[in-house]
Amino acid sequence: MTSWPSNQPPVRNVSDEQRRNWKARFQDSDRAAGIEVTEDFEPFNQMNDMFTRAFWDETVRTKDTDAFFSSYRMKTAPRRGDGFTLKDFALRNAAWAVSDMVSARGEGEGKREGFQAAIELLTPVADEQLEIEDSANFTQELKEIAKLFGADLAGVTEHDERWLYSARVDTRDFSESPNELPEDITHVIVLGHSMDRELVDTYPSALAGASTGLEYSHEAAIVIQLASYIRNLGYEAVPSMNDTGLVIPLAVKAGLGEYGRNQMVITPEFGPRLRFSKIFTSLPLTPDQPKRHGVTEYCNICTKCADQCPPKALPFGAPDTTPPNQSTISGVRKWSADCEKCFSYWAKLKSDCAICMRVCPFNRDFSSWTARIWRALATSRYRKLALWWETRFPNGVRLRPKDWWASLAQR
Ligand code: B12
Ligand code: SF4
Ligand code: SF4
Repeated sequence: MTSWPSNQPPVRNVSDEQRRNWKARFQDSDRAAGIEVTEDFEPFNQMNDMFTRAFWDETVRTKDTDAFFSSYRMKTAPRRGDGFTLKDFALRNAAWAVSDMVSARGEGEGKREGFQAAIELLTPVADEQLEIEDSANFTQELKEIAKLFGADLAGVTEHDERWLYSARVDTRDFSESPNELPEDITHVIVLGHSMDRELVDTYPSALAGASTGLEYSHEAAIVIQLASYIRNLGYEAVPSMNDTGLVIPLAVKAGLGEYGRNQMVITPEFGPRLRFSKIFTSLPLTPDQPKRHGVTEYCNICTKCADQCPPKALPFGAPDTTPPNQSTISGVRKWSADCEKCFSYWAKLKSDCAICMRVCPFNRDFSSWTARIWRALATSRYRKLALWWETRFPNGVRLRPKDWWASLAQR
């Protein structure tokens, strides 16, 4: 087994000057977004996320975690249970195939692009630079271009190095590697990619994992295309999926939604049922403002995700600053999951879980008027009525995978 030296994360001391600089730059926008960062704050080292620890940390790595990873490429793990048959695993793995091709390109250099390294583009930054006279107009136009390429949501925020990983991972030996970005980055474009509702309804199952794989494959294409467009305009653009930094605080700052107890950004359009990607750029864009819709207040009175999480990985109490373990960032007041419990459940399933996304009452189809009424109540002072409604008529009831397969014949 590959072991990272001493299996301890390096201590990264943020200087007092750096803390003062962050406070001066971000204090007001943090407050508007409901973000509270304390004196203990340290940027997170990607070596410590659960996926990465499952390779170097003997306290996490097991036969089940190894079998979980190999089930995506080499060995599926079919069994008799509904949702875990050969067809279910085959559909999940096929949905991931485009994303897999992108992430496999840099494997020889230890760069699992899109996950443990940013995506490298063939397009150079053009010599000729577009003159941008009206930044607000240009930003609006760029968001429409993002949608043309297939994004469902687009927002812009200032570049904020607090959320960059303090180090990334060299996947050849799972050692620490510098996490580098070009120096002239000023903004981050955050893109949202909604997930197929019926597939999500089948969580937990290998079939449901196709909803996740599909969006990674879509987002790989979308960030590559949008970043190429920007580079052709003569500006820097680094396409990024899960790599390089934390997307949740960026999505909140970019006004796309609010952070929930289930550890996800809950958007007005899709609730938590979406994924995010990002592009780091030097374009002179106009940032969006964070928006408070009333989700935090609803999460304060609801614990449905925590109740229904099989390994009880989600918190029941108020947001705090105590990390459950080394896979949690320090110095941020927030709801934090015990990700060791979460990931060990995935390893047992040999597939990912998102029950906490499925059961969240904000995971509704908002094209229906009843869903819109529920949302209006939930985000108002009548939230207790919405909670009563949700208890009486629960949303996000599991769809049996075999019923999903049977429904194909009726489409
Ligand atoms: C590693 C990872 C995981 C790990 C757990 C995280 C960990 N601690 O290791 C595992 C494998 C368990 C996991 C599970 C899931 N994940 Co995940 N995960 C990530 C990933 C790749 C990195 C996050 C990370 O480094 N966390 C380590 C530290 C920072 O974790 P933490 O302190 O607990 O902080 C978490 C939150 O509190 C929040 N956060 C961090 N800093 C701050 C600061 C502020 C101010 C706030 C408000 C929040 C916040 O983000 C962190 C997310 O893990 C992100 C993509 C990305 N680059 O951001 C996706 C991501 C967060 N995951 C996502 C999803 C959807 C899931 C799952 C539902 C699985 C699935 N099938 O889709 C489950 C949900 C589990 C849960 N309820 O917690 C989505 C969330 C989308 C959304 N709507 O918000 C992301 C953004 C991926 C994506 N492409 O969209 N995940
Ligand atoms: S299930 Fe309830 S507590 Fe959990 S994120 Fe959704 S609204 Fe918030
Ligand atoms: S993904 Fe599953 S195991 Fe992890 S926190 Fe959500 S419900 Fe719990």
